Amino acid sequence: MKVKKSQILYARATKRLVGGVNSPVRAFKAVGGIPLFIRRAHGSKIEDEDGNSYIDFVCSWGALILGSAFPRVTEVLCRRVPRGTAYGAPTKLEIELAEMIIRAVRSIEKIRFVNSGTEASMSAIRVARAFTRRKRVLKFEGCYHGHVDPLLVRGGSGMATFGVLDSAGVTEGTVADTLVAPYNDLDAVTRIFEKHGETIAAIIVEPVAANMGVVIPANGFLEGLRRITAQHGSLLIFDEVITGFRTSYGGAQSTFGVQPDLTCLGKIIGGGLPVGAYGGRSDIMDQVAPLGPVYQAGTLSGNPLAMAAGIATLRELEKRNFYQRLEKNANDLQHRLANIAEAEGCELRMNRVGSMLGLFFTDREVVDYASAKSSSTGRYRVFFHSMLNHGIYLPPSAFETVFISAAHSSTDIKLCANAAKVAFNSVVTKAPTVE
Ligand code: KE4
Repeated sequence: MKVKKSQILYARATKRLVGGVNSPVRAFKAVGGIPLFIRRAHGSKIEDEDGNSYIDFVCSWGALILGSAFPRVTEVLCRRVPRGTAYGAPTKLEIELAEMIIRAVRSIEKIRFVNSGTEASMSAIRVARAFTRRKRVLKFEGCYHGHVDPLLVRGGSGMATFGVLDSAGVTEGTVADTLVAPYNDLDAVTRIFEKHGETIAAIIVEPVAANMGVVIPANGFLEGLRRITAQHGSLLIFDEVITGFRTSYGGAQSTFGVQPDLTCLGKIIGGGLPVGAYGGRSDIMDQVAPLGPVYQAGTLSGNPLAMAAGIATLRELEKRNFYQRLEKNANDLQHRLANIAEAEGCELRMNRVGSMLGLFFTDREVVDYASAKSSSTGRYRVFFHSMLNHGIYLPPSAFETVFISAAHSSTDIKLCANAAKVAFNSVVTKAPTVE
């Protein structure tokens, strides 16, 4: 692919934007090469400044479950913009979206909209600490909850991508109350609670881990977290910024049948506009200002454009068989990739929940951060660029999620599989066998 214009733009961008990007994982550092500068997207396709078109399996990191520029989302935005983009005051739209979310996610009785998943998880742990009057929070290695100081410990997503276990600028004091356990390791959680249980405000967990590639909760894992937190008077927070309205209309808590006390949301509920939300039991949420002592605020929280796009999006997700259609294409893609990788003699493990797919170049089962990190990033790098050269846009990191949207057609799936045949062969013939 000719990427001359992206190269020129990247050289210009790096002069003024840190690393040439506004979010680290976009910089292609883990896979090499330069990031593509995108000029438009529609449906399942994304187009760079050089006019190259790709089938998009990043979907703005999971936000675009309908694909790009979905007509009804575009329509509501075109209607709303002339009425003003932000009022800094309550609107009917916020109530409507809140009521839709609360109807879909039974554990949520009250909700607060914010502008990002980071704000959602940051606020949720603040409320949990206030409600329980406890300091400590337990998270899981490889899970990522946004760039929240106390949670930037052994994180996933860009942190896993760059192999950084924590972040500069986060003080020892900030993380002194953060406990970390391996994902899917209930024994470790039990031991931690036996020692610290009475000081732990909450567990925060991605109910399906999506920031170390996709890691599926083991049978009984989520139920175990529910039991242990209830037993010790701690809260259970599900970070559903990715899984919310992704694995099912009720999110992973509906898919796996475990109800948390608080839920973080983002991405899909904004239809591609900046959004986040946290919500849960009223007795907990009523701790938040202006009702309670927990302060949290935001200039553009609940802004009318994101609310309108979120309502239009959820109206599509409510429709009959929406998730069944998504499941069919995602299942088809997984089976095609598995068969092709085997035929090409390429070691590949895949984890999938609904339309979230994780690819790992390893022969080990991937059940936590350690096993995810044992997969070959060198092989992923070769795979990524071969796929890109054949018009398939995958996440530029082995520790992210491949998303299938409602815009992906069966033809898109076949084209992706055809490109993978060449890519798996490249991995076997060109990639380093030792990292
Ligand atoms: P934002 O602050 O980026 O809106 O959301 C943070 C966040 C919270 N919780 C989970 C489970 C998340 O996955 C995220 C953000 N996801 C990453 C990609 N895995 C966003 C991409 C990026 O950082 O550029």
